[in-house]
Amino acid sequence: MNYKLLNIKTFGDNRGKLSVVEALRDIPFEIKRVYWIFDTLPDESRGFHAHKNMEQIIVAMDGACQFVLDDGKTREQVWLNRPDKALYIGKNMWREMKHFSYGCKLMILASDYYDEKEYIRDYNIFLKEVNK
Ligand code: T46
Repeated sequence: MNYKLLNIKTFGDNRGKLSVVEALRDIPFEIKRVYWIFDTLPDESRGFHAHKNMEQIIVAMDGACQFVLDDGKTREQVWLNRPDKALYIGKNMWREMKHFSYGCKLMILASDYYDEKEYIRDYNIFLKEVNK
């Protein structure tokens, strides 16, 4: 499975906490794009796609949601619910995002610019690609 949960370097004192990632040091790619997801609803799922080449780091800045990760052979579930944990997802991983808490906010660091041609949004095509 081409994903892992990372502990983000975090500094805490009586003022609160500060977490930091540095490209090519704490995460394995240069960051070309940052986007965020907010105003989510518990009954609405997202994702349902894979990326041919893109890698991403996802952090739940507030609230929680479940990621379903699938490499075409195995399907696993991961909860994101802390801003000092990050989910790294490599290429060729099917992802579904479910069970958002109200007000969940996800921040995503991506290894490349947005390119719709880089998405595989059909699960059967994804299975063919990863199993050939
Ligand atoms: C991913 C998960 C975690 C853009 O125009 N530029 C962008 O950079 C992005 C990310 C999206 N869009 C447009 C494309 C769609 O018309 O925003 C709309 C919603 O995107 P999408 O339905 O792909 O959103 P999610 O939440 O299903 O998936 C997103 C990312 O697209 C995807 O790369 O891994 O978050």
